[in-house]
Amino acid sequence: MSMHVFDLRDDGRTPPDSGLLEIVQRGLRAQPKSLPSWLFYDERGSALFERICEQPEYYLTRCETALMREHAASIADTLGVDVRLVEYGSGSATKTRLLLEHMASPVSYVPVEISPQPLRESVARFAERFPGLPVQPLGADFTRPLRLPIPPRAPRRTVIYFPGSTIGNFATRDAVALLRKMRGEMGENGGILVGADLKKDPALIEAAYNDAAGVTAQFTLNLLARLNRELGSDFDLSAFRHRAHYNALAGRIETSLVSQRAQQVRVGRMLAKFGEGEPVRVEISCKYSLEDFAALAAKAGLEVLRVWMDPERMFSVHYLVR
Ligand code: AVJ
Repeated sequence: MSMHVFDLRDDGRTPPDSGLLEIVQRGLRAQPKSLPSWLFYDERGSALFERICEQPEYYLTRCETALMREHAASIADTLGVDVRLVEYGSGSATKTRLLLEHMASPVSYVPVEISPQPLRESVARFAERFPGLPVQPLGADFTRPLRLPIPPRAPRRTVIYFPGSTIGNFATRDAVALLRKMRGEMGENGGILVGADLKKDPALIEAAYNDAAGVTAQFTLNLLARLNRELGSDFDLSAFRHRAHYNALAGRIETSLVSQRAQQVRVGRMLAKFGEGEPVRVEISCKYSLEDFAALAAKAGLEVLRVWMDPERMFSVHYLVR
């Protein structure tokens, strides 16, 4: 099982295993400094992310939803009948709802989510919308090995749904490890339905992470507000700036908090020193061509059975099988 164990220090989204303080101190001691992107999603961060999705520049959610509206029937048809649908992250109700509406006799819906509140909300939403559908919530960190609940009847297959281009937050090695873990969980006959943002004009990509209203900047800076609140650190939010740059060679957005001056910040017993202009990496968002994604899947022992795209070919949804 050791290949399934994650040790994500830089760009990972693995929630605390050791304490928050240790994770943050380790990230600030590293060279270059980095903090894991799952730290964004406290209550305010989750609300800010919802607002990002409404910004005109942030095409990802809009395009993925358009894709699902256009292709949900075809996707559901590809997944087949008597499917157990496991969703990583309790995601937006919209996309999953579009999918479930077209699925023939789903066996159960299993939302996997580490935060109790969003998990409760998704259970309530789906129970109301699909009264006949067994919902089996799993409060867990999806980057760790999961013990899926026993289904109410035998499914034909288990499909793991991982929408939103969240896979883009993982560097290649970690993305491969996560896909391999999913491959094990879906079983012999299962599949993975995964959303991935596509490579395109870098100006469009960069704009999506630098919206004019500044919501993404607030989202990024909120991470420091969270640390101040939860760790009693003394980050001066006006002394750091959001920076999101598209690294074309790596094919990814790299988001940092950049120290605006030389400064020292107290984090527990640690005194973290920042140089003027020094970045703290807080997120990567990888972009793929169809070939890139097929190669990634292949590294995890998976094959792309089908791909769907929105009409503008901005976003892709891949169905992966063994
Ligand atoms: C939710 C991980 C897909 O990387 O595009 C949005 C998060 N960060 N704006 C992304 C995010 C900045 C988002 N994902």
